Amino acid sequence: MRINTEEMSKLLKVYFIMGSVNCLQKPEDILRSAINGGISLFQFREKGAGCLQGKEKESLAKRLQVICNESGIPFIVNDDIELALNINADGVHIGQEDEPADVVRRKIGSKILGVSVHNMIEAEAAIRQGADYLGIGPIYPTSTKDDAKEVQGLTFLKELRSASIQIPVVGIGGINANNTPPIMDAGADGVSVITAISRADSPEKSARELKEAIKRNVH
Ligand code: IFP
Ligand code: MG
Repeated sequence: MRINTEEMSKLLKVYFIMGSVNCLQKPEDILRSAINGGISLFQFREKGAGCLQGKEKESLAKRLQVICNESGIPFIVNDDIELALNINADGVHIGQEDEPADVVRRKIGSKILGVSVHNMIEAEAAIRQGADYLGIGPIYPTSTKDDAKEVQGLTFLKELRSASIQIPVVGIGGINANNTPPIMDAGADGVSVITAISRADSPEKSARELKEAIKRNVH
């Protein structure tokens, strides 16, 4: 059975994304801390200069998946559908450069499917093709993605909600506990972060602060 809107919305509250490249400490330790701090969903995004490949990538994915499973946090894989299927992940996140959402939906069955979108055309296509949630960004300037698009996420998010599109949505890009209110006010179900948690002195404290900030802003 596909996940329902209400359950998906809850999972998106504090959505932590991480790969080995984003880590100053051991990835397993960061993930455990983030879970202790209260993240609601995790995405394994092994990307960028020096990222792991092949067996090493799969091995790290499995170790992080075990940690998620122990805590009941669903484990999402970025881009790599084959890896997601091989390890039986809970879902995948794809961008516009990846295979079309309907093709991915057929491959993954009822697993969670997230799609990054930047305009109404892409959003409507993703929904029609079976997305469970949309990722919208960058909300604020970010240094994580070297190919990040112009900062237009908040404007687009408002446009989407003005058009009465109700699919669960998460904001991404340059987000921390202090700048979440405008994102939630614009109609997001939650926020997604990499750096704010992975490079924090205390990933646990950072995750907890994000959770508290979102709690104050749920409508
Ligand atoms: N958005 C998201 C998410 N994940 C990504 N990997 C991305 C954009 C490029 F937060 F999941 F929606
Ligand atoms: Mg991608």
